[in-house]
Amino acid sequence: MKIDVLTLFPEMFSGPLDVSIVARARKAGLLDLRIHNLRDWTHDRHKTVDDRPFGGGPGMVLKPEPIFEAVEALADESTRVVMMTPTGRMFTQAIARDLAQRQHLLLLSGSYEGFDERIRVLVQDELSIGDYVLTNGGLPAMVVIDAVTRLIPGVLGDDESAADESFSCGALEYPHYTRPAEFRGMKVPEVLLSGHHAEIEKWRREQAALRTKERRPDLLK
Ligand code: JEW
Repeated sequence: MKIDVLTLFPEMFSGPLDVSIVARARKAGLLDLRIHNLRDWTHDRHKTVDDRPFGGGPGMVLKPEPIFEAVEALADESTRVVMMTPTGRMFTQAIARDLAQRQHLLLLSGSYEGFDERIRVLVQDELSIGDYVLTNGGLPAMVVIDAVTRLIPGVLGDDESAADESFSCGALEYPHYTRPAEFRGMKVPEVLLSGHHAEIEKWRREQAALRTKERRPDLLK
């Protein structure tokens, strides 16, 4: 899969995407990730990307011209153009699964007060990562890249994929323990030490259901 990102802060994108599973996917050639500076599509001396809002008010708005030029340069008919915006639909695992089917994504990671409304004709999808206020669309774009990358076929090893199967199906995870069997007076539940695989399976299912009911009843509906 190829993912292009259009941003005013390309520096933000080094670090999170250079470690762990995303780094591995890139090295394996399963993800071709390219970060582009929106200022590269300006033509004036000051590389102006924003301007004051018509009608007045605080903040600046991203001008349409550089975004149109960039999208026209980076996207074709097969590209899914996705805009990060606090007014988008909520990004979910189902949307991540859908995006992971695509050959090419172009993520518009905004800044300031957002985009000139007219750029919406360029995009197929508008996504928000949740109900909290952020400073810009950089982290939301990275969240989408992270969630989508691990769903690209071949990115997760068999073990990682198998683990994923049992958890991304609507319930929270069961509790995990590792050695030592007793730590500072806290004991690992006896059943996990028993070697009874059927009993362990049953306990984990119960624990997962209990936790989901207590902490995320919304997931059970
Ligand atoms: C997101 C793109 C671009 C936030 C979440 N938050 C916020 C906000 C911003 C500007 C004006 C009004 C509200 C900051 N911002 C973004 C925030 C995406 C931009 C500027 C965003 N998902 N996506 N929760």
